[in-house]
Amino acid sequence: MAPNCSPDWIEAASDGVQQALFEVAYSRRRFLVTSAAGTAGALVLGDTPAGAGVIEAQPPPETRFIVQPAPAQYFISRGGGSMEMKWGPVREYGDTIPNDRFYIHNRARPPHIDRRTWKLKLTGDAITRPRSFTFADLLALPQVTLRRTLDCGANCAAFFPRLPPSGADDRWLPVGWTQWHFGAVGAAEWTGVRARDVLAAAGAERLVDVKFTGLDDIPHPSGNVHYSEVIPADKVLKDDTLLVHRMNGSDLPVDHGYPLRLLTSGWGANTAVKWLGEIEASTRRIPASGPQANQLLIGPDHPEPVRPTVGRVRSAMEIDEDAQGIEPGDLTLHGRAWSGAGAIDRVDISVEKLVAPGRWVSAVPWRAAKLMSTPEPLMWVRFEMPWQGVKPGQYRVMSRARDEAGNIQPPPEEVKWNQHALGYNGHAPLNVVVLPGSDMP
Ligand SMILES: Nc1nc2c(c(=O)[nH]1)N[C@H]1C(S)=C(S)[C@@H](COP(=O)(O)O)O[C@H]1N2
Ligand SMILES: [Mo]
Repeated sequence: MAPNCSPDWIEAASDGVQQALFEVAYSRRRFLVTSAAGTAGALVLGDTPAGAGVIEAQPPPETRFIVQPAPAQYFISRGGGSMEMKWGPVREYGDTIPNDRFYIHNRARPPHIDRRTWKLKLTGDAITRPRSFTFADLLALPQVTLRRTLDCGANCAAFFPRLPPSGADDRWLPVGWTQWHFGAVGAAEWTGVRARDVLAAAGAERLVDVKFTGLDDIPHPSGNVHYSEVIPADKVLKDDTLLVHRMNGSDLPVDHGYPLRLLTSGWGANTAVKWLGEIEASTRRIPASGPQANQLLIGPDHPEPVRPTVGRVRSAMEIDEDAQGIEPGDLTLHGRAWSGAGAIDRVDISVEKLVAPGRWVSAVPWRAAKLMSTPEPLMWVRFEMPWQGVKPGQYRVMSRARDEAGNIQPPPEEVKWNQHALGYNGHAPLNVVVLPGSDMP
């Protein structure tokens, strides 16, 4: 058992546990299916809330917590509610990721919400005029549109070693939950209202902490819970902390938080609470609960648990990890880089070639890539670099971004290991196979 962490709680979708719980719920329902079919001969298939007394069909495990289709061409499933975006197709997208291609991280099946009757409740001792907001009330406030990257704090979790590099004992296992590679990230144009305008309209005063609660029901042994995140007042009151209802010009899709979600510009996406139902504004500190209680950096390099907030500088290549191989010749490498601390100001790329089992030698030493636009704060930037005269072989490509605050992606061995595998941003190698051209068998 690790100190300071009772994985009673489930951060990054401990899908094993959640799926097991869900299985129980569903096997009970399947039992109902059987008995209902046996007695009345009636089988009702429907997409109704659990417990509504109507029998549901069991969805396939991949889609249990996800409503939209997630074709294998564009997504890799990392467990029940974790759908990673494939990087290969990103090459074809604009600066933003289309809504139906955006990665998804759900801990429960999204709730069914009717926007006409839905309300956002404002509660807590900092609220002097307690009230609820209808969707129309929110539309009456000033609307703000921003381009922002949304990056899961646990993105790249799979690149952490299972044990701390210091070689401690196995009490430090397991490392994180969802084994994301590079694709728990996206960028969109978000439209909504400022959180501070909503709080002001409810007469918030002497704010210290604000708790944002979603309407999803997360299975848990001691009773289902809602997802929630506590955000300190100074972050909540910022210009670019929004309650968003549009994504790339359309209503928020169900899987992305319909009808309203939080956007905490630059912070890890775990704080971007979806399906908002309640905002509790307090004049005191609110303790973390639910999944948030485990969103901490814990490990030998962290004597005290630290809450990661600002997203780390990261980058990825627009290449599928399972690509079948590319043709030799003059190539161009493409990618995107982002940071929660500001705009990107430089990206370098290095390529290594496999010359003997386990032996990589430099093929292209670290070299600056070209940034394809003027980097905007908190929005990713596209980059490219020519790679000429490429011969068949096995290569690995690495990118290393730096942001305007001077943060730079470290070599893998310098990333501080932590038990929940949060914040990995070492330059992770991406394998690329270059196949012989015409003499291919
Ligand atoms: N209510 C609720 N909000 C949530 C989550 C959740 O499970 N429930 N997951 C969080 C996490 S960990 C991430 S990475 C982002 C994912 O947002 P997306 O699915 O729109 O990409 O939503 C966050 N907001
Ligand atoms: Mo996440």
